[in-house]
Amino acid sequence: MTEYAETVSWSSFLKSISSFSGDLSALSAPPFILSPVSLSEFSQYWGTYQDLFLAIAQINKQNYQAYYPQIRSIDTPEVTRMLAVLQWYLATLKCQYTSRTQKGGFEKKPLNPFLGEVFVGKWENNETKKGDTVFLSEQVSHHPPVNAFAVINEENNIQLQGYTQIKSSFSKTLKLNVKQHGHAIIDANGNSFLITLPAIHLEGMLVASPYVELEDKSYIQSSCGMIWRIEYSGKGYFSGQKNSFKANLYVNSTVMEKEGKPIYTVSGQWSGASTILDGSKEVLFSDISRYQPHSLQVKPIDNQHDLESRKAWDDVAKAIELGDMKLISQTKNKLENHQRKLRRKEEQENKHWQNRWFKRVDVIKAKTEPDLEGEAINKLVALAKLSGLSIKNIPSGSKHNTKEHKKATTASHWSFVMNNWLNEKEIKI
Ligand code: HCR
Repeated sequence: MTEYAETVSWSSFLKSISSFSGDLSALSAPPFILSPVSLSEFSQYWGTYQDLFLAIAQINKQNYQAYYPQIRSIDTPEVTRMLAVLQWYLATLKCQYTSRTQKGGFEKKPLNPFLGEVFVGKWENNETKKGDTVFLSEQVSHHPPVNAFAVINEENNIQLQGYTQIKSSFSKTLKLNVKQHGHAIIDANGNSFLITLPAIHLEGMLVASPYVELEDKSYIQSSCGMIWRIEYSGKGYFSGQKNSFKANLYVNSTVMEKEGKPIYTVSGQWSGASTILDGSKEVLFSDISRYQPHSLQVKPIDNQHDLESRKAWDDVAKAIELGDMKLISQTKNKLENHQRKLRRKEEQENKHWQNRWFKRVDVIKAKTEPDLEGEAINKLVALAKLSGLSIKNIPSGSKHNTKEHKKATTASHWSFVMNNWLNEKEIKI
């Protein structure tokens, strides 16, 4: 591992970045930019707005008209559900990308999860008809780093699962560009949705105060055929505001590709308020400040298993909070050496690390070997087909007709195995 210098200043750090290429986890940074939180915790934000998440499963023929009374033209539960998915998704963006930069904070370098690291918890929903929601996050690969996650609410028959792998590079102007590979899939009472993960970049590096801005586009494809195309921009493109977006809902991807008429257009700030065009009238669609975020309940460290993130990183996190570089180095070395020993032992014994709750499915092989197929993989293939999105291992949201798709040869994806969770003996929520 890279030793942390005790006196890395921000300017010398920026200099080291300008010639840096490769895995971000190997980059040594000054203590004030190190976060005591592991990246395996970040996927919890998919579930932070429980009410918005559960609404996706609760909308039906009988109640859909009660959801968006301000939008007069809504005429089906399917359209209402698409609006609910977008509203929930915008709220997750706020958590995923701004929760660390609120109240004057800035984005820091998170701890790099080790293979098999898990982070689990639950959202307790005490009201009737809600039930508790389980959250599972597992580091399924270390090189390259891949985090897989699942959010499960049995009472409402809704499950979200997915995985993310980041690929990053610095530009000449020291902007950190990050492309995400992976996706999230929601399965809610027979309706499914494929959600692609947006590309991001880090601004504010020169003033030592990094924050995330989303870029380009992402998609939400529904099994009913409708698709959202969401376009992101920072200050001064669609509007003068940071975290801006414009989302168009299309009846299907063919209409979208032809730039046909959208059913709805929503625009505004994903971290704040947005409006929707209802005929010729613009009305409020969503204002995140009006929704209650729900904290994930995580067991105290003393009750955690050794593979659980907060227990495993406890000494390192304490050293980071003290800002003690020597101690950070020592504690991090201890953890990483232990991991290296485990991998060597596995190699000597000709064994492989067994992933816990997720399995990797090769979609190309799965076509010829049906027993390899997972339910989620079938959904991924079907939803990607509806949307014209690639299922190959290229950045999330890439289309079929791109050079990257044509060049890529692999299509392996991580899929949640519910039975493995149901039979779990060691890790408790
Ligand atoms: C880019 C980032 C690590 C990856 C983080 C991801 C993409 C992880 C998956 C989550 O679902 C969403 C998410 C949100 C974070 O905003 C994003 C992080 C922001 C910063 C961090 C870099 C590795 C930090 C680099 C630090 C500098 C000083 C070099």
